[in-house]
Amino acid sequence: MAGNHDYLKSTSYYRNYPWQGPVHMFLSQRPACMEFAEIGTCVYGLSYEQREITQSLYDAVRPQKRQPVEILLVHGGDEKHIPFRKNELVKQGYDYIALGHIHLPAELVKDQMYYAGSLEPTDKNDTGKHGYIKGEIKGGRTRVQFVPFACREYVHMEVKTEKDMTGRELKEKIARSIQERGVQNIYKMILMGFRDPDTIYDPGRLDTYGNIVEILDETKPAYDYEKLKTLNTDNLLGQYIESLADAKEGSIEAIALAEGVQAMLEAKGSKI
Ligand SMILES: [Mn+2]
Repeated sequence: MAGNHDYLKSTSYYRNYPWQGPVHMFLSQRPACMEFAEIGTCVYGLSYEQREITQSLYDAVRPQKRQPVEILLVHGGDEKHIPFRKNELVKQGYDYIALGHIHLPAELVKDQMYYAGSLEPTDKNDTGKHGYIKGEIKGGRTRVQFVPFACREYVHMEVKTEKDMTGRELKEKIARSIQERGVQNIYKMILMGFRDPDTIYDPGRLDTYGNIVEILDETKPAYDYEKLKTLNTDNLLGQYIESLADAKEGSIEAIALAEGVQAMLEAKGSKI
């Protein structure tokens, strides 16, 4: 069936293509039933003939008990793409409801209703496993499982830095983490933790395997507060450090100390 992106325009190649073998095409937006007596199965579905459909077209479809197994194919689910209520659909008595539209796999009702998701991730935020749903319908009972299938996965990975970690050491740590998680995957790295205030990590030099699409540097400079305080006893910076001197690591006060000191130093335009 055609979905909202590849909907059946008048010029759609789907209309004239000689579909063959096990492939059959729903060529209308009117719900239809395809009967496969040789496998005792009916499949219900429809194709989009426009980009958006706001009517709940699946509400009007009912399994007609023509064959022992009856399956509904659904595309959409949001308000502009054939909205439905899963509890209503599942009550209608199909043996299985197969959903498409979103790219991530999702279970709506166990063994009854699933978004299979795309076989491969399609953009960098499609993290997590991708694959297909394999099901068996036997004696009126449906059992399904998700089968991971994608060659690659998009991974968002946090990497913890230490205050004395050099760029080279960070590069090695990232390379090791990628080896463990799989070099075939594609990464967004989020750098967390502390760094030397004089160190700036160069994202261009951290991509050992060429599979990092984004590096987010959220590291915080590890200031030597004692030294800063001594050098700034007569001004606001020194007083600020003094007032938060007892901040416990990880506390709001500690965050205020680090952010405040950073802001003041940047405003002064000075290095430590
Ligand atoms: Mn879609």
